[in-house]
Amino acid sequence: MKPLLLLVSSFVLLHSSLSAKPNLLYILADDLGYGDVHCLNPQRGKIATPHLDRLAAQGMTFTDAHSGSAVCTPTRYGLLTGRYAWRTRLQSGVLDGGNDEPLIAADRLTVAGFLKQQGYSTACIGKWHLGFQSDVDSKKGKDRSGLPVGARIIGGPTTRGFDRFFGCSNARTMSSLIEDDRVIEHIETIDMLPRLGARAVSHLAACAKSDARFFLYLPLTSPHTPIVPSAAWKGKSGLGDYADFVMQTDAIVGEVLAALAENTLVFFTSDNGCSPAAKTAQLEKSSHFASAGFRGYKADIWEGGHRVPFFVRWPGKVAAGSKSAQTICHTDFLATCAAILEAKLPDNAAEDSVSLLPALLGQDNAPLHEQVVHHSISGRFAIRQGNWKLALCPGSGGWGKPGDAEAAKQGLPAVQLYDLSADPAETINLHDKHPEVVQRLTKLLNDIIANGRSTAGSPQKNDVPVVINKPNRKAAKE
Ligand SMILES: [Ca+2]
Repeated sequence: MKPLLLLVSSFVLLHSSLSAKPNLLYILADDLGYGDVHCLNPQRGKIATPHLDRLAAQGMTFTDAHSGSAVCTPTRYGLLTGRYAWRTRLQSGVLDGGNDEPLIAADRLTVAGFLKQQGYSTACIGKWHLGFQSDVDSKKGKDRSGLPVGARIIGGPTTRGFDRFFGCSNARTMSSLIEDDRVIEHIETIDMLPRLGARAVSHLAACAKSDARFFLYLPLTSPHTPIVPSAAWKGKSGLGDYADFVMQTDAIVGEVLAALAENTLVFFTSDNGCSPAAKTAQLEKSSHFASAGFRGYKADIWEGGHRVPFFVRWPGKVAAGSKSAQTICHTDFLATCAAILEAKLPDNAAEDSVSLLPALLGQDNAPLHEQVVHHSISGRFAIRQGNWKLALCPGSGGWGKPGDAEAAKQGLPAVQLYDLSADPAETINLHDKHPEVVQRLTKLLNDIIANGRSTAGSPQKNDVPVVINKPNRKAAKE
């Protein structure tokens, strides 16, 4: 072949593979329960979520999807790195949000960094909550009122693979609005969600004018506390502020989806279950069950802590109205992106990430995961394999009743084994009927902790020693 022809044909090849790359939008709600999305909970859900229902109808619903943790920070770590956060220094709880050492190591590959290598423009709009420091006095940084305007943040999203950042750290410091690495404004918390939505829409409009593929990570601040629906949404649900805020969140998702370019692969999920701060007991009295039929809420090791809504829309690739019962985890995002782009990830990245692509294309005929690990706010573990779920604590591992200390006092067994196919509400502890399953799953968990990874590849190191059996303490507040 003549050099010119070779050049032309490789250009065509390159161009065709580039044009097949989808844009990527990943929307992460904060504390939205599985049962808060109407199409997932038609009998016991009383909140109208028309935009999420439509998104589900246009794509695939994963009915057994899990956040890597039952609380914010560790879930976000797992989502962006493809590695369970319990392999890091954060063995329980969340970061404070004011002035913390970043949880993601500077040299760790994030999904944003990976996509940037692949030629994507990358942006994070929303709540970071993975730690950053600032150039102001650390005492001031811990102030609940947030950081002063003009403060520079250090080790934030723009140092972890994102070209652009617009948003905040977490609920405590939500009044400090940050753009890239500067605090630009102090705002009322009620304005944060609308500001994020508007920025996402204008960002997508700018992306549409550019030739580059884009990745937008959109971790919304709602319906987490402060539960502050805008005036236009207040009273809409008839069920109180939380349900109004869920409706507003749904509407913002609708606005963002309406602004999207074609050939965009959309993910929507939540970072953990609905919080008791939503006044879940009161909602239950109004016949709304935010965890659907699952046990517990945010912070717990039970399903209500981490079983989350999970929708994927990809026109022309993912069948509309399809469902998958695969047990999956948020950590799967990085390996999924690599599979879509036909790129290989290094051995020291995405250690707990499994590609969802076979399920998305309807080509899966076996479980994608050998196992999935769950983690509660108190750092209690559960491991899931097929129908079996083994939790290594006597109680909720979180805020649900009974907590671990209380459960131990009541003489409840130190471990809980449930058959989720027969007992999705986790009511019958089968640990004494199936000691062989308890033994097998305990060994499996020990092995994947010791290996530093739960996927194929060379063993890696955890950042700190990981203690599986923790004392039965009362769970901390967030
Ligand atoms: Ca959360």
